[in-house]
Amino acid sequence: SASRGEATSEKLWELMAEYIDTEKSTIQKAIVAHVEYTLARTRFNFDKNSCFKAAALSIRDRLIESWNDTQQLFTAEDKKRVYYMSIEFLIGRSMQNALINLGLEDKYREALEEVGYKLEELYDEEVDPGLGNGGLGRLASCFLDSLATLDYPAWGYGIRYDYGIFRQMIVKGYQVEMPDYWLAQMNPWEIERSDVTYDIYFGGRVEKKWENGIEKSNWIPNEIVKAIAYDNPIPGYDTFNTINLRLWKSMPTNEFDFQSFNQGDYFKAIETRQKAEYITSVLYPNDSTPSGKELRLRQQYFFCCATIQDIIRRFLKKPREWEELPDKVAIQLNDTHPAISIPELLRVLVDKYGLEWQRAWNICYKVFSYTNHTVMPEALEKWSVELFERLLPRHLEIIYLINFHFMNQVGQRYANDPKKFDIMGYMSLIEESRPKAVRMANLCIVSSHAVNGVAALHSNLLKTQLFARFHEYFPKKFQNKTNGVTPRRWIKCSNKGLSDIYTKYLKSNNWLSDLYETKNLMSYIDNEEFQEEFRQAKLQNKERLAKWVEKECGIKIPTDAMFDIMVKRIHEYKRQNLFALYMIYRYFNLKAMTVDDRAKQVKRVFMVGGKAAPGYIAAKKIIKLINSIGDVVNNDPDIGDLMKVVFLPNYCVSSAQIIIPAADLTEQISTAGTEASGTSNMKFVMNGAIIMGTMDGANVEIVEDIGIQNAFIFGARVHEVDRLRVQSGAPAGSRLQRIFDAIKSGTFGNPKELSSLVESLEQHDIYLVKSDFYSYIEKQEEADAVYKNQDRWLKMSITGALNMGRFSSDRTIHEYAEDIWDLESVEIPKPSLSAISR
Ligand code: Z2T
Repeated sequence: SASRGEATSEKLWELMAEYIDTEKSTIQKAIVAHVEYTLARTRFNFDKNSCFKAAALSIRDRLIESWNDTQQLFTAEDKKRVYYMSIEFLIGRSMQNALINLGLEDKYREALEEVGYKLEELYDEEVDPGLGNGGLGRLASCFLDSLATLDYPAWGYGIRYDYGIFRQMIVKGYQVEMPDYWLAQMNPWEIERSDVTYDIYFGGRVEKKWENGIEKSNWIPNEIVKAIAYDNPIPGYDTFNTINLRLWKSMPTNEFDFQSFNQGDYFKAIETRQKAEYITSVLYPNDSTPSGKELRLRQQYFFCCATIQDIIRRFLKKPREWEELPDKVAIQLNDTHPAISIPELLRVLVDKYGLEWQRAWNICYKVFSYTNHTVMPEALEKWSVELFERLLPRHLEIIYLINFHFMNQVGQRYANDPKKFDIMGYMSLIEESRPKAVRMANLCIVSSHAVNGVAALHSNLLKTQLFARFHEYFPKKFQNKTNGVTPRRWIKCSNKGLSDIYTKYLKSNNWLSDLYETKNLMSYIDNEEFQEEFRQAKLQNKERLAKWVEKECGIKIPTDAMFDIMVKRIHEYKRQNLFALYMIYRYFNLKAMTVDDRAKQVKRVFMVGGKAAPGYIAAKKIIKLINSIGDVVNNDPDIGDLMKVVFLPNYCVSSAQIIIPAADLTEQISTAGTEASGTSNMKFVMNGAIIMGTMDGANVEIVEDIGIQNAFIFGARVHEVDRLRVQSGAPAGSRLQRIFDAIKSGTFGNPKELSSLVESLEQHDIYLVKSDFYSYIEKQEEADAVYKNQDRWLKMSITGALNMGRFSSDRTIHEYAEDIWDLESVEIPKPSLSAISR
């Protein structure tokens, strides 16, 4: 605007001085205008879906206002920004979250009712963007919500996949994967930035030349693609701060067309273009086992290269010293997926801007920090040196250079150690295997100033086991940042009943930005009115889920039964199979009882939801087993409503918001030491479910805060696991053996398919299913006993919910900002001319 002169600038200010007001009629006019002008539909075919889109666009208009002001303020204040880089953002639906954060949910409800639509119906029109696998991607989205809410100058960076995580269908008990083309309908939230594009190079070779006695490297790539930015506004709660999630889409460039054209190969030119578009086509559906595929490495570099260029461009908007970079930029690497940003930044600094190696390294080191999300060794990313060299020859050289310096230092430090070469081999960024491989975690640890795990137990395992040598070498680098979840989505959006109770008894909404406040309601724990309201809220959530289950699965479930729920990715270490074995155990017990005895039992509905990676055979068999158990149990006239087994298809963020608030009991039963944190455990307890679980991940800290007497904790502790694993070939014990034999003989599903599940447990049982089984069924009996005493159950449930303050992602983000990023928040002033009142 400066270039247009003062007068124009003033006119623009005048025109844009006021925020859109929050009058009902303003909202209605905006919606109708979007129907007519943006969607080009008339008021006469104002159907539900058009209404959703128009309402969404009208909300986006508001977000753009605060988004623009926020970005302008960040630039003006020139404070340090944090860039959260993640190859996954499991955003879920946006409409309700945006309305709640803007404080406009009731206003929109009223406005829409008059034009013939229920707000809740419109929510269901929205697609659920699934640009992530599970915990890691959802964590990234919770973090953005908290970053915005706490007024931190932050950006999220990721990939705009055309296909998100597959849609799971259950056909005859088997998982069938369907492509999730979530962009088939317009995405009303994103803003395409056709002006924000970068060239991304691949392949080719590195040229060396000498300049003033220094060797210079020049990467001559042989492939170019374009990255184009799509911006997604992320509003904070109760603030005008609206931050940006920038997702990159790949596109072809024109440069190579001329080459191919000159060679007269038209179809070759088209093929090259399609290959470029293909990079951001599909999210890899493996959570935690890397696929090692070339396309995945392309995705990673594509996204890192575009992001680093964008960050550097923003940094260079003012004239700067490079040494200022760590004062203006913090980059958080969400696992090793964005690790190529490290050699990429070094390459830019050294090759493009001519910095000397040591200078570039010192800068880089202060900028990056790395979060680890798993201790499972098979989940650590490695890339074959051969592939790396073919795709990113200069980056491989840089990695070798980092390693050369690092190995020198390690060699000196352990000069007199007889194990010196073992230690070096262990810490090297290069695994001297066949084929040789680049160890991405080692690259991150060596090049970052901070490394963190995601729960206390996990962070300790990183220090003492997985990265013990690194911890010895860099003792101060290792930290813990226990995960959290956003109470805006996971309480306010998903549990109206409970939210109303909190607001009523606390006489304000403040608990939504300070979850510790709910603890003050412990004084009502014996108040009957309070208890009754809590009980009613849970019952209504159970009724909502029962309806959903009937619609999605065709199974009627009794709402006076205990809802016992396990939803998460299907994995052997998470032990959905242990849960399944318990279902069978319970079924056999019920069958063996007299009719009178049966009538005295606690009714239970067992629910399991989650996706298996398409190539993970054992996980798929577990899904089949659970469905087969359901077929038998649900159709047994002896059992009736006493027990139901339901597999909840296509578990995703939007179904989680219905499922989690309805749970009485939640299964958090991973083998101790395997689940880094878990985040559904937090969501469940916040919503009044009681944990049936092991001392693993964040369960440990949850029971620390809510009291171990308010959870059902069983099984081996982490210090016992190694010893028990050695003995895991031991026999199962008669009660468990009977269950094994039933599966092997075909009582539940085809034994040809399912007995391998049992046989592997009989042979090695690396996840201690056998060894934890009896302690598990004991705790399950205890849960029944407590459930029979509804008063006691309710108090446990309430106590859990009220003591979850620490597990708000606001707390987590605050800790990252203080301990790792050195980040200050930016106060967003209310626009002075605004008629808005929030
Ligand atoms: C993932 O969701 C998690 C770890 C991974 O390791 C990969 C993926 Cl996609 C590479 C999960 C952990 O399993 C879970 O315990 C944790 O709560 C979550 O990340 C967020 O930290």
